[in-house]
Amino acid sequence: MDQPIDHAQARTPAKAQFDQEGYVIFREVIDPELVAEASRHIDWLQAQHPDLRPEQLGHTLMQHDPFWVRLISDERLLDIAQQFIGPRIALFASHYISKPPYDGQAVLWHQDGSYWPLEPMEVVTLWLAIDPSLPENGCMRVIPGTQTVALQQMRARTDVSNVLNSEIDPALVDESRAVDLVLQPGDVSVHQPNIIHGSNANNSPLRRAGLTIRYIPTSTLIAGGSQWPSAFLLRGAAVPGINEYQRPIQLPEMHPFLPICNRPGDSA
Ligand SMILES: O=C(O)CCC(=O)C(=O)O
Repeated sequence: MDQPIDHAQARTPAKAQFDQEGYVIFREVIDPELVAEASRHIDWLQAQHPDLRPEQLGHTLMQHDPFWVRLISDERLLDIAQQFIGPRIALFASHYISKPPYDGQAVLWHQDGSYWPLEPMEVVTLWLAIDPSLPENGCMRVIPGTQTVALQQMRARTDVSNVLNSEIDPALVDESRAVDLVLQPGDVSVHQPNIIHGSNANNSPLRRAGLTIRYIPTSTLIAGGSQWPSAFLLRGAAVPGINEYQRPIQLPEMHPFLPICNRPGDSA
């Protein structure tokens, strides 16, 4: 009889690279139509929240946003996440980081896990490119192999404009080893919570937008997060007593951010 597959343990080539280097790239994951909708979603969110910088469209906004929940629930993304964390998958957080032309903030070198109340620190990030993500517009950069560095306390840093207002001790960063994650819209990079990574400011004429999606296995506890706003059970079973999940949002027939003239049934 066939044995059930333990997806967390199955070593696909992508998992092998991830284990070795702390990151891996998947090409052409999401179709151009859905990516274009996500791009309009960013414009819509920015119009709804003019008080927020476009790098700060974070998970507290998604709870009542059916398009956002639909996007992070996409089976193509969950199939990728499953290779790294197994078949019982929940969302922990998600965040659009949209760096506007000429004025996009840097993300200083950091380790994600240092910011997160997760026990254990079993979590994977998928970063979905909405725009071309290039060295000139501030693509993400990683230092391969640093996923073996223990989580450090991040240091406050506000003398330069930056998304997290903090960074890792610069003595731990060998920037000469950094790799640019050059992505086209619809590509996805995947990274581990300990890897040292960041991105430069965007001084180019091109917007650089991406969606971070943090998936956890349902065995990971969001500590103190009994009502964590972006905890959604997405695939497989919850583990009793670990997290309370938000109720699923029904996707209405049309996404709320579409302009009236683009809605189905409306005449041009
Ligand atoms: O989008 C960026 O520039 C940085 C993203 C990042 O640090 C992350 O996804 O953990």
